[in-house]
Amino acid sequence: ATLEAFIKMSGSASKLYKHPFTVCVEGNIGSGKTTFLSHFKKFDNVTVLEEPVELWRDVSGTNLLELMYSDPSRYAFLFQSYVQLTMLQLHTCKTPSPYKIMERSVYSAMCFVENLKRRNVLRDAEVTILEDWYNWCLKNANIETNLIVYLRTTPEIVYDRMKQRGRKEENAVSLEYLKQIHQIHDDWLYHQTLKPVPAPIIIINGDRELHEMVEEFDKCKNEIFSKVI
Ligand code: DCP
Repeated sequence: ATLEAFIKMSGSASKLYKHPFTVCVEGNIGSGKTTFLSHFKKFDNVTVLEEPVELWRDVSGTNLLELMYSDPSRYAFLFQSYVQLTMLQLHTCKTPSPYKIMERSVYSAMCFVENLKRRNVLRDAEVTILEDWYNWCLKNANIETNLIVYLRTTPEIVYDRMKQRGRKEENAVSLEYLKQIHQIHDDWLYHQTLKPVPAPIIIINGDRELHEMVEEFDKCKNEIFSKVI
């Protein structure tokens, strides 16, 4: 698997956009980010970048996602370093279309790091290295975000969805863990007390049944496409 495989090249792209209008879709595990993104695949002027979970599951034949859950104190740092790199690659890639819609971001990757830090899973030195890299990239890499869509959910609901989905690596994920990740996302994007929010936000009720989400999606679609670039 390569990064290019995650980029939907719409036709033969004669022009690549260095500064596409960029939307990051955020929310807890199981909040419906992938489904939300899939609605945008039908538009020719949008490049949809799904989160590269498949890359994390096969790093030179190693499933880092699985190792991170089975032995976090040994592998969380390695996993989060790789997440940070793959997210940066998505942030900085040029797109064949004027709109880029991404699943997550380097910003929300740090929500997981924050949780690992609070739970003392990462050593102090590991936290420092991840935070230093993050701050360096914010200053020096070309990370442009124009809009954040936050799929706000209730932990109990995403827990049920996650169980139904049955991704084998997530067997060990508890409701307690989803509550922690929810709290950090909420402090960041809803209460806005955790750290600066990098772009305007649209908050969507992600608890609604997936078929009801079409309405929410339409609201966002209009908001996004009204931006002239
Ligand atoms: N993950 C992590 N640390 C990160 C990013 C993700 O531990 N910095 C883990 C959490 C999940 C898996 O990777 O086990 C994928 O998480 P996401 O919430 O990003 O993706 P989902 O597929 O769960 O999203 P959705 O169901 O909303 O489409």
